[in-house]
Amino acid sequence: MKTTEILLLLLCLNVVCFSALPSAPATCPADLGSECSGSGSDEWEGEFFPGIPKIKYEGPSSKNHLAFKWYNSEEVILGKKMKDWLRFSVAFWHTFRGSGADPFGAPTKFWPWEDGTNSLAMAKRRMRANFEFLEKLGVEWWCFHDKDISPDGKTLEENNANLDEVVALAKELQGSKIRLLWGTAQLFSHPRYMHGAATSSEVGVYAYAAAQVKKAMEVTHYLGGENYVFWGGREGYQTLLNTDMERELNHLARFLEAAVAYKKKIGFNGTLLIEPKPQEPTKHQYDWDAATSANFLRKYGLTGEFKLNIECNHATLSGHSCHHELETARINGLLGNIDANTGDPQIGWDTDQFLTDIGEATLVMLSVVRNGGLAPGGFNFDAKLRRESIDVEDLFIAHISGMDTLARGLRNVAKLIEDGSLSELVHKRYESFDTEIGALIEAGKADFELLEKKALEWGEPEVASGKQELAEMIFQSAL
Ligand code: XLS
Ligand code: NI
Ligand code: NI
Repeated sequence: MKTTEILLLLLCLNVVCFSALPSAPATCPADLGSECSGSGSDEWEGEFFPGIPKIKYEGPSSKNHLAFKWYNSEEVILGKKMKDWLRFSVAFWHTFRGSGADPFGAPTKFWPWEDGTNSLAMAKRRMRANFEFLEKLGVEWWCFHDKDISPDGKTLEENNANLDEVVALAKELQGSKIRLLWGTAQLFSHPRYMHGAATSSEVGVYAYAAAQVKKAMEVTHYLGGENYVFWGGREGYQTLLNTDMERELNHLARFLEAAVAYKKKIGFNGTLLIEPKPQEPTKHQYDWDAATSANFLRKYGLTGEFKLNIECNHATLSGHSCHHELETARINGLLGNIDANTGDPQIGWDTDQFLTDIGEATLVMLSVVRNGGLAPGGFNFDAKLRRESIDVEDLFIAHISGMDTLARGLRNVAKLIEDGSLSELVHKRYESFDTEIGALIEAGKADFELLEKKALEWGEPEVASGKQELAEMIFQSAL
């Protein structure tokens, strides 16, 4: 394998894939600095998406693939506008830096506005394309990683100066209509982060990561971001033989405490989020799933300062369903944001596909409605086109389909609530606790002596049917 191919493979193991084949005519990878620099102009003649109209709601009978069938932003469902329940956001990294490369293949997407460089001028042109895309799609939020919006320079100072320049343009383009859902620092693809960032065994890397996060928090704040996300990428290890897990977790907790202190210092009121993800591609991790992450936060006294960003594909990878992860986060008071995507149960990696399963979307929306919504979080489309989808309009089709799927999920939840039979079934299941003794148990006032007395008095208990198939039948009828 040529060095470049090995590099491509390594970068792609993370499957946020920053492709790096020299022959690729366009879509230059993020985070490769001078290896992929170039000069050019940020100017672009005319529209980036000519021929794509402003996407409108046309209703379920529409056959227009560039229209919404279920998402009607201003329509009120369950007391809130659809756009306020859903708070959709476009992920810059997938939509504008996704190249279609995977561990076995080269980039496939060569967007017309790309000039094959990772220059500052190209970063600005791409940013203009992002805002035209948001405007035409009718999405009011966006999310970014520092490294995918601006190229690295030769030093930390140069990186920061580049980021400042691109962010100034983004601020101008946001205007009063578009807002930032969250920002994050990409602390995984550069070789310096091979042992992790805040969990690296190298103090120099720990400090560098802190400087990078500090800057990313500053620009997130400057752009009016509502949240800031921490996502490991390389936090974890394959073996416990050569590592000191306890020491690393302590380093990480101290890092997060420093982030909380800095957030307060700069007056950033956004929510700090941790995004659970197993197989990063390591296996011993503090953030394997929602429950593991919640336990980490609790042990280090961070639960008041952090919430979770639940990603459906990561749920699949941890052996759970998205609904399970959302409910675990919700009942722990930690549901902050959703990375709206889905995995493939057979493929087994972070394929980050757009969610199109109506049943799954309905379960997702059930948790969101129970949570009273997600604000200040939202639904970030941490999702990309398949490798084989290479037309510019595919970017629109994918987002429209993902938005319609979740909108349909919301409509289904409204139907289930209106119908009432599912909640009645659940209520009935616990009816035996709606009694004097049940109330004592739930209030923590029933000791073992009392319970033994009751057991002797009642004899062998009667056990009712679980009615699982009935629950599934009622659920299906709402889809
Ligand atoms: C990758 C992660 C990443 C985060 C943001 O798997 O989902 O994209 O959402 O860093
Ligand atoms: Ni994500
Ligand atoms: Ni992911």
